[in-house]
This record gives sequence, structure tokens and C-alpha cells, in this order.
Amino acid sequence: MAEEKETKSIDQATIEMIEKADQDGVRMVFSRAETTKACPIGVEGSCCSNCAMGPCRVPLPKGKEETPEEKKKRAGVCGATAETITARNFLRKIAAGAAAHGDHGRRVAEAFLLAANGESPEFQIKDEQKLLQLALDLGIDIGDRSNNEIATDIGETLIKEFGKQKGELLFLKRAPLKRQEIWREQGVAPRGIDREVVEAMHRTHMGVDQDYQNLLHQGARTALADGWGGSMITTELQDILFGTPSPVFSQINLGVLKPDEVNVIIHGHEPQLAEMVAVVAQDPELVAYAKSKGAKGINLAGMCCTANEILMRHGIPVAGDFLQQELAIVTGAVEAMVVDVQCIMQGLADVASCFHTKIITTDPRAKMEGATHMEFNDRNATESAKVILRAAIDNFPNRSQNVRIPDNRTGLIAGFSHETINYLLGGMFRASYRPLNDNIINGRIRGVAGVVGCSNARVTHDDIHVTMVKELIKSDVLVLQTGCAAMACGKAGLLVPEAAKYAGEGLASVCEAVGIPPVLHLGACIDNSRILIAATAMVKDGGLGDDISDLPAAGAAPEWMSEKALTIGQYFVSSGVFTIFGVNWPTLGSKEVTDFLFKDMEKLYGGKWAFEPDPIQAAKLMIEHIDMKRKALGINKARERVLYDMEMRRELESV
Ligand code: BF8
Repeated sequence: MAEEKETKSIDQATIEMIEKADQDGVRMVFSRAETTKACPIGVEGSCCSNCAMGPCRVPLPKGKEETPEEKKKRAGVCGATAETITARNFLRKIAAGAAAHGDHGRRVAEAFLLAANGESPEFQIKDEQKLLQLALDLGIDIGDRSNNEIATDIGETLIKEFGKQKGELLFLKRAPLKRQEIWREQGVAPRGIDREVVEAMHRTHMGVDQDYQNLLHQGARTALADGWGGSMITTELQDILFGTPSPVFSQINLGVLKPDEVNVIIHGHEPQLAEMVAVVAQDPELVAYAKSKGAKGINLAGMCCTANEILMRHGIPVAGDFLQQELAIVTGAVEAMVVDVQCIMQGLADVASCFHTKIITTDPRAKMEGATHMEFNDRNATESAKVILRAAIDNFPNRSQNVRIPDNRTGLIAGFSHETINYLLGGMFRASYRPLNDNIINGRIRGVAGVVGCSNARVTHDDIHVTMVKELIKSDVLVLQTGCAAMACGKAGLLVPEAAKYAGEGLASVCEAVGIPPVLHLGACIDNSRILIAATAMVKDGGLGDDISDLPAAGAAPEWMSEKALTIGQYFVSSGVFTIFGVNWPTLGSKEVTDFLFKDMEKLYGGKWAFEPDPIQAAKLMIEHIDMKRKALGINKARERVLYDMEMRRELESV
């Protein structure tokens, strides 16, 4: 279970705005977390509400060993066992996460096709190189065809992946061969993305799949349909359409809001609208309009994963993470918060009613009582973005005197796509992961960890992320990040090369030689697919085994809260990665289900789950796992030999 919190956050801006909210009498997530306690039965997955004979609660008895007779009685009205109920609940969460990422991907694929067909002239193919590479990967003819013709074929091929009824998802072929064989052996190579989600919902309906192991294998298949399907399609198409990220410097935290400008926050996940708002915010006509209302200009900032998208591609500053969305409004300085889908708290409307902030919903799938709905249209993107910005500007004169913007903003570097890491390590003409693999083999880098996921009001905001990541880099583990986890470390100053001072000697020396931070920001949650590609590239470069499960690598989501995080964890485990979650664990109501995820999956998939809310303990488990993999590869001795004499330093600097 989650720790008992002493403080709500370690972030000063957050603490200051929680105090202001209290003074202003505003209720928000941090206060609701105190009054609305987590349900102790739901938290362990022991409640079934899948039919009207229930809800049936089958909690694990606490503090005593259960007799077989007692265990038999622990069943729903239909006879469903605690194992079935817990596994069904787990699978449903995975399906919801896969659906969220998949539906995001489908919308991007639709926008991509409109652009390719010339039906939304504002969007053009930005990354030709990646377009051609993807065409080659998919076996699409290049010849002397135009980019738009090639893009149309790519868009049509990939959009079919959602509704595919037979065969396997095309991107599974990107995985190491051994990994593909494991998926086929287990019968979990996903077919269409939608098909796996629908089947998961069918199998968890009352009276269908009643074998917890069978349910959990479908969990693997549905999650893989996200990681190697929905999410990967999204990342690829967004990069081609909006540009593949490369390193960019920016700033993060509520202090990026400006006292004398129209502050517009773009919040949510899908980048089409944000891309257009970023362009339109510079339109001289609109800037003049803002000035006519008494503002000095228009200040755009991001929130949640949309923030990561426009940070990675444009260097637009980040106002904050998931738990800071209401706090941005509490500053009193936000004219409009423009939202689309996912991770948007319903509490926003209530908080906004205490200030002048306009909440603008833009997506027909996600409306909110108390918000203004202004639909964003891909076909008319510029005009849609202008209408939204004008509404924000019109709201500037309504700003009251009750404004306090915390003076906290931290510099960070983002933009580490797979392509960038490849290029930074290997150089333009010999782009490769070879130097990374070599430095892992010689022990300067002990291993690689993905630390991703949300922030969660049940634990001390940012603390778990920052503590875990500092422990990992101190132990020479290179950290890759996405989502709100990256924001926590960004605020703590870990996403700049100077953070090498927190790293162990080996990792610090590599960071200094290559000029990278010890913690790399790879993008939004959807971009965890970049980590799958990076892991595969490491396998393919050689010397670190022949499967992702051989790599000295581990994953974590220590402050997770969303179903999407569980789906991501499950696709990493099913791809061979040891993955550890904090806060709480949703299958503790069944020992059998938990044992399957924490132990048996390793025998079947090469990866397994773990649960450890203490960030230092969790980091130690990850490091132990990394060391075990080093030993299996026969490279454990190298670390012991690492002595940093001048010759080794010179060799390193010539990388
Ligand atoms: O997809 S990390 S709180 S913002 S779910 Fe949401 Fe979690 Fe943040 Fe983005 Ni990801």
C-alpha cells in the first residue's frame, strides 16, 4: 500500500500553490485525496461489478492464513473465484489503457491520411527520412513516387492494423527474432488492436473466461497490441507528420507562466491541436489582438503529455504534470486551459469556477460540464486554433488581482528520440548503439532503466520519482524517461548534462564525453514505444544477448495512477523486461494471480512484475536484476576492473 505521506509534494511551486488554494478556499486533488479514501477492497482487485447480482466483494482475509474451505467461500454470487475476479479486473484495466492509446493512434492516423491526401493543407510531412524508412520497413514502394503518395500508402496500411482480424501486427517484426518466437509460443502475438481490446472485454464479461492464467495471457496480448501496435503507430506517424524530436532546451514548472501575457495551457494528449496553436500563437494579428486587450503577448505552455509532445518538438515550456493541472489555475494567471483527451481531471471545472480561467474542451469524445466546447477540426486546423486563442485573449481583461505565479522554473533538455540517441552516440555517418553497448559491456554504464508513468496524490508528489532516479544514476544506471515521470525529474534538475554530478563515476564519464544528461527525456507516454525500439536496437547491435530479456535493463512506474500505465507495464513485462510499480498493486487480492505476474511470467515471457512502494528499495531491486543479467552475459567482471586512468578517458572522449 501507499506510504503514509508527511508532505504532499517535494516541489516548491506545488507546495506554494497548495497553500494558495487553501487560502482561496479552493478544493482540489490534494484535498480530495485526504477526504476520499481509497477503497481497500477495490485497491487489491477483489470487487466484481460485472453483473447485477453483485457487486461482489471477495477480499483477502488480513493477518491470517486462509484455510481451503474459507478460500472456497471467497467467491462471487456466480461462483467466480477471487483469482478470476482479480485477473478479470486486471485485464479490463489493460484493455482500457490499450483502448486509450489505440484511439489516440487512430485519430493521428486519420490526420496523417488527411495530410497525405492534401485535405488538411496546414499539416505537411515534416520528416521525409523517417517516412522513407517506414515505407521500407512496411514494404511500401518508394520509386519516384511523391511523399504524399507514399504517406497515403503508409497511413492506409497502418490504419488497417486497428481492425485487422487475422495474422499479426506488422511492427512485431521489429522485435528480436527470439522475442517474436516467444510471443508465438505463448499464443499472444496480437492480431488487430481493436480486436484484442474487444476480446478482452468479451472474455471479462459475466460467465466467459474463468481461467485466471488464460485471462492474464490475453492481458499480455492486449498490452502488446498497444506497445508494438497502437503506441508505436502513433509515435511513428506523429514523428513523420510533426517532426522527429532532437535535443531542445526549455523550462519546466508553474513559473513558466507570465504575469503580463495571455497564458494559454494546452493539456491532454493528442498533438494536432497543440501543433497548430503553437504556430497560430505567433501570428502577428493575434499578438496585436492580445496587445489590444492590455497583454504584452501570448504565452503558451503545456500540461501532461501534450506538454511533452510540444516540448520535444518545439521547446515550448511545460507548466506542469498531472497533479499540477488544477494548481496552474490556482495561480489566477491562466486565461484558458485547452484540453482534449486523457488525464484531464473533472475537478478542473470546479477549480476554474473560482477564477477567471476558461476550460475549453476541443474533442467530441471528451466534454465536461462547466467547460466551453470549441471543437477542433483537422480539416480547418488554423481557423479552429485561432478561434480558441481569440477566446483566451478575450478573457485576459477578466483576470483579477488574485494572481500569484510561483518563481520556480527549471531548465531541461528533452528531445531524445531513438534516432537522436542513435546519432548522438554513433555520429551522423555511423549512427549506432555500439558505443552504448560497449560502455555497458566495459562496465562504465551498469545498465539501463526506464522510469516512466504518472504522478499520484496518494504518495508524496515527485518524491518517489526523484529518489528512485537519483539512486539509479548514482549506481551508474542510465535512465530513460517519458510522461509525468520525466517532468518530476525535469523539475528536480536531472534532465541537464550538469546532473552528471549525481551520477556514479562511470556513467558521469560517459555523459561528459557524449554531452548528454544521465537522464534522457524520450517524450510522452505513447513514446514508451521508443524505449522498445531502443532496447531492440541494443540487442541487434550485439554483445548483450539475443533478446530484450537478456539486456541489463529494468523498468518502473513508481508513482503510477492510470490504466494506461498498467498496459505499458504489461507490454514491457511481456517483451522481457523486469518492471516494478509503486503506490499500490491491483491484484493483491489473489496470491495466485500475483504469483503468476511476479514469478511465472518470467519463465514464460522472460520478464516479470514486482511491487515495491519504497523508491530506494525498488531501485535496489532494479539494480540487483541488472547485475544478475550482467552476470548471465559474463560481463559482471568488467565493472570490477573499471579504473579510470588517463588512457581510458582519452579513449572514451574519442567515442
Ligand atoms: O499518458 S504519465 S498522468 S499525462 S497517464 Fe497521464 Fe500518467 Fe501523466 Fe500522459 Ni501517461
